[in-house]
Amino acid sequence: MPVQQTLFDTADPSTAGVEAIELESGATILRGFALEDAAALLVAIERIADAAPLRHMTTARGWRMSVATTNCGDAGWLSDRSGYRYDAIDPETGRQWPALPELFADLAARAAREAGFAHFEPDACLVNRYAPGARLALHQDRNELDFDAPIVSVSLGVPATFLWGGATRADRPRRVRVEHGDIVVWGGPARLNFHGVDTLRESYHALTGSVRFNLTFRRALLRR
Ligand code: MD6
Ligand code: FE
Repeated sequence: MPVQQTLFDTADPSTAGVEAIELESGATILRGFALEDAAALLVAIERIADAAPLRHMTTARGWRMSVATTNCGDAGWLSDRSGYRYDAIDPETGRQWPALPELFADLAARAAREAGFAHFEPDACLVNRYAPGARLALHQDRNELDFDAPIVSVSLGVPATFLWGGATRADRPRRVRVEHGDIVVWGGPARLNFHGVDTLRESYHALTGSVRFNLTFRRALLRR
């Protein structure tokens, strides 16, 4: 059973009363943790997408992904016919990915700390846009070189069902509703758990209309 607790960190008023739900050892949902930053995050996403357009990547098997993706940071996640990898250059523009905004890195580090992972310094942020009907199949995040660092996943806009699986593909995933401002953090013993996003339903959010954005922060490259 999930452990539900409300953290009262009186030393830090910005996280006082954050509802933290432990999915399992190493995996936590921080309800509403990004709410105060959400509007600024969406403005930053717009600027990132102006410089590095959201695009539907192709899977190794040649399928067009329903999710539209771009990146910011030193390394960007890519999928094409040759597989998954990180690259410093956006193949669409031939330029480096836009820099990781300070607000992004700061929020990701604060969320990671709240979930028990101190000193998280992300170097990669995947930006996903889900329109109604888009989904992300169950998978593991294993293209990163640093598995000691957690994954921090920020939900913005319309709600979605996050699929939280286990260590093997055969483990039946739990269905977890994620809403605007929620952050899921997983690392340590849960770092390689399978996860995905169920087909997005039609709904409306005042800041994003019918779409959901997700920011996924990682440490893709090894610390220098
Ligand atoms: C999400 N994305 O979009 C979660 N992982 O809510 C992922 O888990 C993900 O989009 C690896 C590579 C691309 C992704
Ligand atoms: Fe993933």
